[in-house]
Amino acid sequence: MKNLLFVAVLTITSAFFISACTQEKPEASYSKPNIIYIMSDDHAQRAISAYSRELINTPNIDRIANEGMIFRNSFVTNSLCAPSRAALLTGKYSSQNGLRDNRDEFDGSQQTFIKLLRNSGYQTSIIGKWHLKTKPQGFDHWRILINQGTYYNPKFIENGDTTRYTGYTTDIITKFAIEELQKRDKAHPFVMLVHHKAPHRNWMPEPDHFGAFDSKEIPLPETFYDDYKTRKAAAEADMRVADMYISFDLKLNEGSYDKETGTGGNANFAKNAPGNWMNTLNSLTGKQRKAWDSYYDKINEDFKEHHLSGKALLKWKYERYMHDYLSCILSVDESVGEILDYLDEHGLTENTIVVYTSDQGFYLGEHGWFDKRWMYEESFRTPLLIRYPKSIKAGSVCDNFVMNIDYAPTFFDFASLNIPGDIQGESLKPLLKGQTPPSWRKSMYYHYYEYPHGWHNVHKHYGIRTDRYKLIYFYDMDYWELFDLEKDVHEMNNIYEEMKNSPLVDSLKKELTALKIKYKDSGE
Ligand code: SGN
Ligand code: CA
Repeated sequence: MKNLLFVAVLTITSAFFISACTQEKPEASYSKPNIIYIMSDDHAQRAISAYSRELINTPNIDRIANEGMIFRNSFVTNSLCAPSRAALLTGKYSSQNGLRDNRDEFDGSQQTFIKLLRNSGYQTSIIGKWHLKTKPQGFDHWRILINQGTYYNPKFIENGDTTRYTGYTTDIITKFAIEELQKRDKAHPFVMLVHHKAPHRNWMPEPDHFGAFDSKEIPLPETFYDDYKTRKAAAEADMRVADMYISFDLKLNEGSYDKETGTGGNANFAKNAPGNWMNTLNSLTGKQRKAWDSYYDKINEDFKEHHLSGKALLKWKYERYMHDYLSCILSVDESVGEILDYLDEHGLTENTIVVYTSDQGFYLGEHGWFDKRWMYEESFRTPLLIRYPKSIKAGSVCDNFVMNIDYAPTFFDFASLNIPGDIQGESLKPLLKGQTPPSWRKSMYYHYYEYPHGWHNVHKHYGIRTDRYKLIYFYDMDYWELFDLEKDVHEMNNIYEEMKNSPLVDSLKKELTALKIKYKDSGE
């Protein structure tokens, strides 16, 4: 009996010590919530299992939804990288924060939520992709990739100094994020931005995930063979999976393809190696290169053997694209898991707002495309999942229209700071608590600018979306599109011509004008 009691005491005591080591006491010395904002690059909603089960399983990202809220109608203001980042920091449309396309430099002297949170006592940091050209301002600690960054062995600029690290970039960003959490001053709240490079083009997965989707049949989206009839601007775009770079995007080596394989007259190795692709590949360590070759050599051999052409070749290209794209996401999902585990183990879960989003959506073959930019649904939408156990009921779903300019005011609201009058977004706090203010937005304004310079040949456009209709104006073409999203979910049928004199178009145009005035956008 005595022995039994001793064993019982020992078990209870060791259980206590184990949990004391892995589960720190909640940090109660401050009342404001911590914020971890995780943003990946080009992550389509459809490639998160909390949104759709058809492509991939992302258990860790899904945890944020299961323990918090998923936003099923989350959108961006301008579907491109740098503009989205500027909208996040400022809570304002491009016309107001001055960053309209990827060529622009961010004016870092302007008001950002980071600066205001820092002034109120927050520790502020950013790790990963920045892409805003000018030096980050308002961050106590910043460790950023140069421009787009690379998938392997990336260079980081750390508060001014450049260092190169060996390894896979998603993992390195995660490691740096955890290190930053470890270094935190426990007497004050923190806000940390974790910005992944993945899954941005040219989709280089980490060796652990090579081939993870190879046995998965990925059906072509319904609109893959879109002929762009009724949509003049879409027909001009240059972002078809069919035209992907055979080496850079699809990872074929010189010698694995020729003009006769039907890969197009563009099958020139030099042309197929844009930017730093060859540099990145040549930078792989012996071990990384061995793993790389042992996976991709096989793909090259199979390709040589099969002499694909026509639709079979197109399907091969699509699956090749998707296999690499989805594999890159597996690493991002693991990263989210590591961060959530850290919060659990250190008693930070209750008092930390965790956001998962992307800088915009992405085409996974819809309309025959990759890339983003359009006000069409796949790129206008972005994933958004938020967990904050203190305020959000686990497993909640929000269907209201939310936008990336709403994040900054939401953070102000949770940090009990006044929302500055020039902020153009709305705080999501009531929605997160399950309440919809009666005045919540019923329509959304969008404006994309990167034309004619830049990539993919997408004309400038602005427009309005209501729950049923979308009206888009390609203003340098003086060309309108109207979609009835209830009857035409895939936006294949532009009905503007037949409807242009209708009361519907009249009222949508009025509302569009009102939104331009509200957001101080001249429409240029
Ligand atoms: C790169 C890509 C483009 C992509 C832009 C913008 N080309 O230039 O395909 O549209 O980035 O992406 S690549 O050859 O470098 O991959 S964004 O997410 O940064 O806006
Ligand atoms: Ca992007």
